[in-house]
Amino acid sequence: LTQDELKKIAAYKAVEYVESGMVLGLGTGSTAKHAVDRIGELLRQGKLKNIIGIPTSKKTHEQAVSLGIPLSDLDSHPVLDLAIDGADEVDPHLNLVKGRGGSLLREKMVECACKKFVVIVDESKLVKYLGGSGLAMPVEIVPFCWNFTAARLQKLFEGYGCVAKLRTSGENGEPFVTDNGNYIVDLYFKEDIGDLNVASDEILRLAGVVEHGMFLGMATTLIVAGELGITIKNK
Ligand code: DER
Repeated sequence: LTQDELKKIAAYKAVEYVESGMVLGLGTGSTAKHAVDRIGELLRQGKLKNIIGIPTSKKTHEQAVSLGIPLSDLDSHPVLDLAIDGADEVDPHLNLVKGRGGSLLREKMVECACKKFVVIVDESKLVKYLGGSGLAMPVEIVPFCWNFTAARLQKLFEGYGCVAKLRTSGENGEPFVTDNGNYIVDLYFKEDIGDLNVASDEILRLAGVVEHGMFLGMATTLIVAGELGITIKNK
């Protein structure tokens, strides 16, 4: 099975948790895309009714509009029944790294407002500890004096061999700009950063930081699709 086929399997399994009448957080990324497609299909077939979607990015908003999924926002629906979204990394405690697609702020706002948050991944996303994949730990920051903020983030974790890089987009190396008009600094660690809650607090305390991509203690269910089948883990 390809990685995308595994993502689709996990996504379709998660949509089995969706009931008519629900207000749903619609995730962002290549795995969540399959879940949103499936929700649109079930609505079209009349197997799901009266669904309201709260998108976690402009990209998901556009996908949902194209599928005819009725949409709203957190102002109108401050409490959601269920969110389905992917992750970049999942540790054994269901802590996540998200945001490599750049949507972490709206994802975290929506997913914090949900009674249930189902995370869908292929098995390649499982890690022993967050940051362990050696890939980016995203932090959304304001554009004002971004270099100052990036340097402070790097210094915060210098003991873990941290390197902070401004995320760029396109070939001309322009800064990547999020849906919210902010920048993203990607942190790369060489070692386990230890207590994630301490790390989270220290990052958020820096004026200039908007939000980070660690989703701690938020997921209620994890659906992993692997070569040997699907495993489901509840918090
Ligand atoms: O960027 C994001 O937050 C995405 O949800 C990411 O965590 C998972 O993206 P993927 O499903 O394309 O791997």
